Amino acid sequence: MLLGLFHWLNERLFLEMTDRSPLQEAFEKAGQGHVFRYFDELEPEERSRLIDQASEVDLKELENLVLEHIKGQKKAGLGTGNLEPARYIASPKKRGDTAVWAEAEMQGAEALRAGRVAAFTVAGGQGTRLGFDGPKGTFPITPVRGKPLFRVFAEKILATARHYKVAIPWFIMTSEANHIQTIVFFRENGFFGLEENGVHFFKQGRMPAVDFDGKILLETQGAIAMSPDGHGGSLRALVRSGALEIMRKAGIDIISYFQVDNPLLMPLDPAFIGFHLERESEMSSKMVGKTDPGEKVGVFCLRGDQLEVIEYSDLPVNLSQERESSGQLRYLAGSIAIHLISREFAQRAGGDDPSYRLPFHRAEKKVACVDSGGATVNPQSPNGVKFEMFVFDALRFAKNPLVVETLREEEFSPVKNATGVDSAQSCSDDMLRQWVRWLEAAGVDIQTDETGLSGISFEISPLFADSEKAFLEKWKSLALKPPIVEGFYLE
Ligand code: UD2
Repeated sequence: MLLGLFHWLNERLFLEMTDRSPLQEAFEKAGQGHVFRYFDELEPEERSRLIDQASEVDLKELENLVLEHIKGQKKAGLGTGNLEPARYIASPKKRGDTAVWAEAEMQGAEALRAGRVAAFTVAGGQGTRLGFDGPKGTFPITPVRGKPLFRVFAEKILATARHYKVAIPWFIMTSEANHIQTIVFFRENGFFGLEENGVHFFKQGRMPAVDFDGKILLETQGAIAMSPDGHGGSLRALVRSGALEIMRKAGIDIISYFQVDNPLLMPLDPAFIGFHLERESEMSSKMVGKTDPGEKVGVFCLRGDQLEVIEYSDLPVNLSQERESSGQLRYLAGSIAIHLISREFAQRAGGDDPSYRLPFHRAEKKVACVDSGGATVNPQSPNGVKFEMFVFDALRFAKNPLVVETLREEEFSPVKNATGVDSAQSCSDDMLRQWVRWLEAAGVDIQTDETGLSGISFEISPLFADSEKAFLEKWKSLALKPPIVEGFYLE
């Protein structure tokens, strides 16, 4: 037995040594040989983990990124010259044409009924700002039941599937750090009533962090500091994981993309889908009017004929502050990271064709790393650069990209921060405000403050209704008259 173990270990070590050499050579040639500085002192499992990580690194890609972003200080965007505000289809609740919206809704409903649409959530982010230890989707958010974000989306998807009497698969992109925990969470919760084989998890790619000289940072002596490659990595991951192939076989040609942090949204909006189809768009996006010039959302802009999102940190202050004569912000169309992506377009934009490659953006971060003595330290100020792709950069490759307006109070209340703006509290309050509006539309009188927030907490499950229209229909048909008291829950 012991002899067997000895042989196995020897064989493994031999394999690792022979595996390591070409890899190590490649790293040395690329000026990144220090990654293996402690290799000989590592335990066998640490060695194989380092080898696995190192094999994930595309050294050529990294070299180019270092040349562009570290040595050349190049930004990923195309600059901010020649920009104009983007055009968009106005909401029927603003100045949009209700007949046009009704037509779009019918067309989208038909596509949903035909099973052409899949839901897709990007949930690979690290959620550092929220300070929550666990996948963000597991964060409890609703005011009474404390349902986690994932449950809210699951129930909305289930409600739509029941409404259209169709299976709606849900694809969830995780990252190395939260993949297992996410799957375990779904298992423990019985997939929130969804068919287990209709929920597909896949991991996004990773990128190494580098220091300000472009050298790969080691997180420990035996591990590279790797981090998710940004939500733009979702396109590559959709292709590489086989998710697009599953969709193709299931007859799905529209991917409804949304972020894990915004439970107010409609994951599958028929009118939005209808516009996307009608205009033969390859990538469509929702926008809300920005509240103030400094709001932290990207802005839809036109550069010539090309639609782009300029991230808030890149939009020059003078442009962000420009106003129309009416006083409205000129660069108004804030991106809320809701998109419809045609499956064929995702295949192209996430494939190997270099003409569709998304740019990487650099972000300076505090990266825990080993110091010259080999001990891991947590820096007090940014010491490295992480590289991320942004999904909205794919707009520049898409045919007929489209922007559709939605209302903030109906679809945008992200959970980003532990307190204050865009926090769990503000999001839960916005859910309550929405349900207050639905009840008021049904003729129920509810005491609220001047912001429309009720003094009591109650909750309406998406399984009862997932929109005002659905709510009114059901409320009236059931002739409900329950007392709306603290803790009231309707499902
Ligand atoms: C994003 C947008 C911003 C606006 C805002 C709306 C960017 C750069 N900015 O800001 O313009 O639309 O959202 O709320 O996108 N994620 C991954 N993998 C990653 C990184 C992120 O899955 O590697 C997911 C993450 O789990 C979350 C979403 O992408 O669902 C947003 O990520 P974020 O919190 O980094 O985006 P934020 O708030 O800077």
